[in-house]
Amino acid sequence: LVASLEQVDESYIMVKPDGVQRGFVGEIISRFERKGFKLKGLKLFQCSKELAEEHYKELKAKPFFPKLVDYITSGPVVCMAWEGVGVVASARKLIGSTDPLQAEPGTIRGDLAVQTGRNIIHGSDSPENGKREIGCGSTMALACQLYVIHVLNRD
Ligand code: FUP
Repeated sequence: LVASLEQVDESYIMVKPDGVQRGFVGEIISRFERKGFKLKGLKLFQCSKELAEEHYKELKAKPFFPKLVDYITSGPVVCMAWEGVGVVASARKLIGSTDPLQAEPGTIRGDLAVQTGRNIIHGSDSPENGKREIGCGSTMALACQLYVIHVLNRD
C-alpha cells in the first residue's frame, strides 16, 4: 500500500465534446490542479472516427459503440496528460462513476452531468492504460501530439 501511494503515475484525461461545449475545461483543470497534480501536456483536438474507434476498441462489441464514436467526434476534445502520486486512481475518484446519476456529488460527473452518453470526461482506468494512452503506443496521443508535448515537458 505504501509503495502504491508513492508511485508517480500518468493519467490520460480527456474533456469530451459536451464538456468543452458547456465550458467546463477551466473547471476541470482547476479541480486537478487544486488536488495537487501536474499538467504535463494539453491539446484542443478534433478526434477522427478512426481514432475514436481505436481509443475505445475494447468496447467495440457493445451496443452503444456507434453512438459513443459519434459523440466523441461531435466536436473538439481537450486531451491532457496529468502526472502525480496515485493520479490514475485519484482521477477516477475526482471524475466519479461512469453513470453520472450514480456519481457522488462533489465529483465532476456527479456535479455536472446526468447521462452516461454525455459524461463530460474520460480518465485512464489503470496506471498501465495511463502510460499506454499517453505514450507513443496511442494513436490518439500521437495524432494530437500529446506524446511529443508531454515528453518535451518532462523534467
Ligand atoms: P469510464 O471508464 O467511466 O469512462 O467508463 P467505460 O470505460 O466503461 O465507458 C467508456 C464510455 O462508454 C463512457 F464514458 C460512456 C460510454 N458508455 C455508454 O455510452 N453506455 C454504457 O452503458 C457504458 C459506457
